Amino acid sequence: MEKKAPVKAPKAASKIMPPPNDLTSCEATAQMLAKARRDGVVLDIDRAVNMKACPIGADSACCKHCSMGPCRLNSKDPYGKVGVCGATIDTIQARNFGRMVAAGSAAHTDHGMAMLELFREVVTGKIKDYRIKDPIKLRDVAKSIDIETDGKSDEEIALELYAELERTYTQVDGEIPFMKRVPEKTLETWRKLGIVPRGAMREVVEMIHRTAIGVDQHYENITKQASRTALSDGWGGSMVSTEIADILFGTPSPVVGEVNMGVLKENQVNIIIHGHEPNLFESIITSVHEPTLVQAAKAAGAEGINLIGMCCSGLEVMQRHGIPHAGNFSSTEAIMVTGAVDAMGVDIQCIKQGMAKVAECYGTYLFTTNTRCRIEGAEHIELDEHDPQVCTDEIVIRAISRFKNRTRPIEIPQITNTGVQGFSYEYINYMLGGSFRGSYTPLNDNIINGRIRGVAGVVGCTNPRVRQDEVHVELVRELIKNDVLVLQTGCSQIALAKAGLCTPEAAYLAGPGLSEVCEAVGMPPVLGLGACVDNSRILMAASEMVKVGGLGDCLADLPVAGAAPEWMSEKAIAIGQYFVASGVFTVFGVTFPIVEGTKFHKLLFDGLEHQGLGKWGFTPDPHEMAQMMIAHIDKKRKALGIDKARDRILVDMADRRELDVA
Ligand code: SF4
Ligand code: MSK
Repeated sequence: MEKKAPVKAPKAASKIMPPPNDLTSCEATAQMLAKARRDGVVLDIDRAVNMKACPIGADSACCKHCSMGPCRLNSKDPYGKVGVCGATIDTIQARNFGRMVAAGSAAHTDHGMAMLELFREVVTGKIKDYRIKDPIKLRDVAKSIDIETDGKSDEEIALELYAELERTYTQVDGEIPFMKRVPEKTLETWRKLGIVPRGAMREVVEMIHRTAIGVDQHYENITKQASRTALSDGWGGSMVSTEIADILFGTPSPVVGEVNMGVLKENQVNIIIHGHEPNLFESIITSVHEPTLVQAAKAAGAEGINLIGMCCSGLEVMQRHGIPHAGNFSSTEAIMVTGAVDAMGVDIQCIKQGMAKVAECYGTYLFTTNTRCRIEGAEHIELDEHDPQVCTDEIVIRAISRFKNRTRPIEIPQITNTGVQGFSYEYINYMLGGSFRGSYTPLNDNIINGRIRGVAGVVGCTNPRVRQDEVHVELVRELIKNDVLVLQTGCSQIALAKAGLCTPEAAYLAGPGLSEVCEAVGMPPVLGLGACVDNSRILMAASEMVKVGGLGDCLADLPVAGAAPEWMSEKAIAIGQYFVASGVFTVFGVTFPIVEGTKFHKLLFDGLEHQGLGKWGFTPDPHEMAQMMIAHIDKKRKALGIDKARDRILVDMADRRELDVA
């Protein structure tokens, strides 16, 4: 049933709005923003213009942890006053930061627990619609945590793996299973500092407790727990989520994927899936191929059913199936302005409440599907993994009915970009070393000989407080120009794909060393590793670089750096802190919730590095960000004694024998 009359969203404030192209560098999003304004509809990008950020909150100089407050400190004179309870600026900032880490870690942890529950139901035969797609990965993951696999069936291994990985969440004492993957010297540092994580549920609860009124009031001690909580996410909650998703749905390998709003098809029923858990998307793939539904779409006058992804759900399936991707976080409202989206199904995380109003304005059916995420104004069709087609078939049926009764004018920006996606940690191993000697050795060799200067992880969200995609793209262009290989996840990956940097041909934009390596291997200078929860793949790649040798003994020794140039989510803060605690210099853009010059600021931006960990950096400027990251990479190269470019060392037969044979 189609809606009767167009609904108008609240009008923008009467101020003159900046031109769309000033707010987004995504041309398709700019076109839709302009159309939304003509239609009298306000999108998130314009709401950000109208909503001035609270400067005290932006500096994290306020506290509302009890009703003696809220207390506001002065960020210009941070030590000039304290809260009613006596909390100092350092305590207040550290507590706020710790709670952001706890919230972000809880998000990844809850996502990972859902994946593990799904895995349990599959391996115990209670769920029949999914199965183990990658038994090789099942065995590899089991072996990595010392589960004996010889002579056992996949089912036996899976049950043991489930029991062991459950500890990642519930363990109240001792080290979680994936600590076995951490380079020994890094683990030693964590043990010395008392930050080896227990189960994520334990760490998140303690983080919240410690930051309540009258508990932990020493910023250094609070930061320790923030590190421990974040590590329980990166090496726990998130890592389990990635590994289980690969085992159940397949480990990604490179596919050519189309991105941008041009993937919408006017003559087809367009269905978008947006969120984070892969199961909704995997199930709707089956529904859109269901012959009766395909027939129903044709009977409604459509040429077919066009299934598309957005945000991280989209990345999960683009890298596993090559399904087209329409855009990142800052385009999820704009895409509905096309009038061509017949239905959008969402599950969890990064789903803006404002989407419900935009969907109403353009007659798109917006469906929530997960019990943990409902939105006022959106219809809820719950996905039950024991019978997922009930939900996903219904979404398709409703999308077909909307197609049949389309009344809104259709305007699809005709922009499509292609790129290669799906570089899992395992595929990089294979790509660099070949099928018979998969190894990170060639990567290390090329870093040592100076062809590749270092590796950067550029990840994370887009944020309407900055021009969409621009900081990501400018930063990455500068990094690759300086021979830094870039690994990507999350919405950043889509920004770069739209900019055409995820193709092997983009090697011409890289410096001479990196471009030579890319051409030899046939890979892009920018490798997309998946959704934001898949940053664990970057941790695994870095651990492998340490294991292979020649680049130091611990993660903090590596010539690597990380960045989230347009971050917005608490998940990004958790990710940043687990990279910092793992030993990586990590630079954030947009804003950083801290008052510069405080003791807490000095600890995050300098002190942690002296403890043997990484450190934080901040700048909103992409070029300065690149220079900061490159300077750090060069500092590490110098410490390793590889600051002078070396001649290529050809691998001889004796060396070859020493290499791992797959
Ligand atoms: Fe104010 Fe202290 Fe209460 Fe925070 S915990 S609101 S600083 S009195
Ligand atoms: S969706 S957390 S906006 S990457 Fe993972 Fe994108 Fe950031 Fe959400």
